Amino acid sequence: MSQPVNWFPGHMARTLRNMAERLRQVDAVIETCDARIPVSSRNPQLDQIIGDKPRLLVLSKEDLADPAVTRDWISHFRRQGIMALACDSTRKNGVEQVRKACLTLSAGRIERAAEKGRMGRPARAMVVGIPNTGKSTLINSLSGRASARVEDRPGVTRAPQWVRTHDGLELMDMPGVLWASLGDRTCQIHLAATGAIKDDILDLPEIAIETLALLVRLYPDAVRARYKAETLDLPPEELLDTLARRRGCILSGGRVDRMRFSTLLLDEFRAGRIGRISLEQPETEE
Ligand SMILES: Nc1nc2c(ncn2[C@@H]2O[C@H](COP(=O)(O)OP(=O)(O)OP(=O)(O)O)[C@@H](O)[C@H]2O)c(=O)[nH]1
Ligand SMILES: [Mg+2]
Repeated sequence: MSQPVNWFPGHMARTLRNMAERLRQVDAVIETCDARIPVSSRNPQLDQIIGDKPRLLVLSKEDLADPAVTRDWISHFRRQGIMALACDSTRKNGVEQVRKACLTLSAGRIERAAEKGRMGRPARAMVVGIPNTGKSTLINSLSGRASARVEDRPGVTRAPQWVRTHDGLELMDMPGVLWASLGDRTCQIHLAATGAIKDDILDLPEIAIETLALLVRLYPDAVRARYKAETLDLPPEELLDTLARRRGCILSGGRVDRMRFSTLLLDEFRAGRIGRISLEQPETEE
């Protein structure tokens, strides 16, 4: 992927301004990141905006990530003094802990409000993060209703929306926000592979080739098993074409249908069909 130029959509810039303005209204911030890429999926601009507002970092989609690596990440963040939890909002695993953490983080401001005579007001949290990291799904899971729109593509939530839960939480769903430069090449590939960047701003076969190279390096057995690969010891492009042929992704005339297999590979990775895979591990980041 060449560096995307002028791709940064207007609603993201608007959301950043909105976040800063609305932060006063909330007691705490829930930041979602993708458990498979907890470094690349954190927008570096958020630190400045959130400042010292109490924050919970949620490693979402933990069902798709390698459980041992996720445990390492949680310890890593806690060592840094960051309150972090992993959760799978689609199956409600870890969601109750998120609720409790949110109440704990909000307690100070709620007590101060009570001292001023505002008794029993709900805890308010703003849910922020990059696109497609499950903010709206987490909110629906906490509220027990499909209040916020959810889809398997980035950029679904377009405007801030308050959602109330029946047990004393008010959550503000925010649109996902990326940052204009999208980090280095590795970061871009990680974002693309997990579906945080729209597929139409990328060269899909390039992303698939680089994702495959990552998978082969980190989880060779899973790739071998899923794609019945005899050998993985080929240059990445050649390996992609070989696996594509094995899957029958062939055009008339016998050429490999690289686009079809690239889409298939990325879909399968994103759906967890290759296995529970973490592309980033704390040791390699430190
Ligand atoms: N496997 C799995 N899928 C999840 C989880 N949370 C969300 N998803 C899926 O991820 C996709 C995106 O979820 P959303 O809740 O729309 O993500 P979002 O962060 O609100 O996205 P934007 O509004 O675009 O910023 C949907 O297909 C969800 O079903 C999870 O914990 N595990
Ligand atoms: Mg959303």
